[in-house]
Parts: sequence; C-alpha cells; structure tokens
Amino acid sequence: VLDKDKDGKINKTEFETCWFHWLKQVFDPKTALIVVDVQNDFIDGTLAIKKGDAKQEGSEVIPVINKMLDEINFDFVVYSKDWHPKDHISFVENVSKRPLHKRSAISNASEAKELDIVVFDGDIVMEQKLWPAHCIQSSWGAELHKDLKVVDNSININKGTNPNIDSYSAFWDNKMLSQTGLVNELTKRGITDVYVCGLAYDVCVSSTAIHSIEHGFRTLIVEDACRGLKVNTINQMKDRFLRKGGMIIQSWEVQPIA
Ligand code: VGL
Ligand code: ZN
Repeated sequence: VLDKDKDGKINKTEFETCWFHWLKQVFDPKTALIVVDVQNDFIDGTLAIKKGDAKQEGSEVIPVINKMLDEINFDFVVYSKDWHPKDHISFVENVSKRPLHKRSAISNASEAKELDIVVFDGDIVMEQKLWPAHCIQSSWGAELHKDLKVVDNSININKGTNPNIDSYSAFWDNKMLSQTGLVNELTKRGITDVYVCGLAYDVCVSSTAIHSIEHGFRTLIVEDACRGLKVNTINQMKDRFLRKGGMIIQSWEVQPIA
C-alpha cells in the first residue's frame, strides 16, 4: 500500500522504490521512438508542410526531436522514410498510367489534381489520394533532413516502395497486404512502449501510431514533435488514435522510467 500525504498525493520516493525494486523487473518496459518521414520533401520540397491551414512548418519538429534524442535514453530508435519509385500510384503525374474505375469521380486522367481522391481499376480496386511527386528513391527530397540527429544503433524503415500501392504507415501498406519489417524489429528487441513523432501528423504519423496500438504496443504520440497538413484531418486522426487507447503527450512529458 502506497503512502499518501495529507493532500492524497502518493509519496514519490516510495513509488520509485516500488518501481525500481519490483515493478520494473516484472513489467520490463522497453521504449522505442519512431521518427516518421522527417525528409526534405516534407520540409522544403514538393510536399512541404508550410502552406496548409494548419500553418505549421515541417522544420519545427527537428529541434524538438533532437532534444528528445539528447535527453532521453530510448532503448531503440527507428527512422522511417517515404521511399517511392518514380511511377508510384500516389503521384498526380502518374494518373494516366493506370486505368480509372468507373466509380472514380474523375473519368479522365487529365482532370486529376493534387489532393483529389481517385479510384483505380485492376485486380484490386483502389482508392488513392493524389500527391505531387515526392520522396523519390535516392533523390534529395527523400533524404532525412540534414539537421535531424541520427543516433547510433538506429534503423531505417522504407515504405511506399511498391509502385502500385501507397503506404502511409511505417508498419503496413494502405491495404494491409504487406508489412515492412518494423514489427519484427520492435518485437525482437522486446519493445513494449512506442513513442511516435514526425511528419505529417495527419497522414503518416497517425497511421503509424494507430497500427502500433493494433500490434499491441503501448503507444504515445509526442505532439509537439509532429506537424501536419490540415487542422481538420489532424483532429480526425487524433480522435481515431485516442479512441483506440492511444495517448497524446508533449515532449517534456516523455520520461520513460528506465
Ligand atoms: C506522407 C503524403 C504522402 C507523409 C507521405 O509522410 O505524411 N504524406 N505520402
Ligand atoms: Zn508518399
């Protein structure tokens, strides 16, 4: 039974003693930080986070992430990269390369614009939001931003490499047909707690965080280390994440008790 003071607060040193001598050994928590898509194209390139109604700048995440990496001893750090071939299905420039389904709002490829949602026909009928060409494999736009700290013993996860299917999450493609190696990398290290940050909050960060919960990790979004495209979609995705049992915190609250 934990000691409480006269205001009902738990005695901190007693909790710490309990944690270090007993609970920690039982629970054996291990933390990972997933840094999602902090790549040039989302900061200064073709899909830069700076003009949206969220009025956020992609570059603002860099000092926050670097400070966390300096101060907090995560057991494991993962950097994901959007890593598309030139003929990727998500690029507005490529719409004419695939047949459109009759259900698609656009019947002629030449009408397609950025942010339109089209439906492609084929073995799998696929809805796809259109983006300008971005994060093309081995291009400058696909590199991690030069100011982002990359720590030792971290790994890279590339996603969106199949030309015919998009992948917002660092775990699964958008149709959940195939997985990147991420869940294996986390489970083989005994990771229990996953912290997620990066770009874009409403697209790849939230999708990654939701799949992390579905894989059974205790999952926290570090909100001040994220920037997104649109206020509306940021709020929608936050809601979905919270309803699944995720937690949203700020970087100064990250204190894995290790
Ligand atoms: C992303 C749009 C298209 C992201 C990737 O990393 O958030 N957004 N591809
Ligand atoms: Zn992409």
